[in-house]
Amino acid sequence: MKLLYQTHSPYARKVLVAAHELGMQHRIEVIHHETSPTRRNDEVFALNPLGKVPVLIVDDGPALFDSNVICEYLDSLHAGAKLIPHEPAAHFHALRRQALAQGMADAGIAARWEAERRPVASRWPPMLQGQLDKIAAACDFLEREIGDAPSTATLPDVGDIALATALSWIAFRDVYPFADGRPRLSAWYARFSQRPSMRATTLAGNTRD
Ligand SMILES: N[C@@H](CCC(=O)N[C@@H](CS)C(=O)NCC(=O)O)C(=O)O
Repeated sequence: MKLLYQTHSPYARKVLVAAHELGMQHRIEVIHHETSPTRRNDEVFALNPLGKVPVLIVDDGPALFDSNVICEYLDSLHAGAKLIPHEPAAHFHALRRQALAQGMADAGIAARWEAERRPVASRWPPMLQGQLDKIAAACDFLEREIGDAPSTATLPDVGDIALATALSWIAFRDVYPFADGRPRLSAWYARFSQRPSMRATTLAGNTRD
């Protein structure tokens, strides 16, 4: 399988962390691509009409996007413990946390457009604040409900992976100080970040718009 990847994408990293956690990283060739809505990447568009990474090129079917779909696909390839558990309570806990984490990453990227990426004359401070408010509210919500991060001997679920990779990107881009005043969330993140899957996939690089 081939993974169209970007070293500074929270969503692409989420897929690669999932692959590491499942022990599938050696079955995936990582191919680096730069993507931005302002710089068309024809090779990515040829596989994903949204022009976004991650995209997974599989051996026996159409290319898959986005990160949620790719994680579910990887999870279908093995018979062991699942990233998306079957048991209903655990299943919806994982998917709900994934939805929250995806929304945090989406809001972070939208905030970064307003803070850095748009030409200065086109930036709109109320939009920046609105996106930061979403991240803050999500972090407060997590501070209330989060427990201990799973031990390295336990497979994390897809929600945990999505959350850790979203938070790592928010920290990497200095979008929002999520750890300040949130001891439970910051302890969770610090522990999760020690996993070999996270250490093997650190974020790097800059977006070119
Ligand atoms: N919901 C998608 C989001 C993917 C996404 O936004 N990827 C970014 C990289 S961080 C991208 O390729 N952006 C290019 C663009 O917006 O045109 C997923 O979970 O995979």
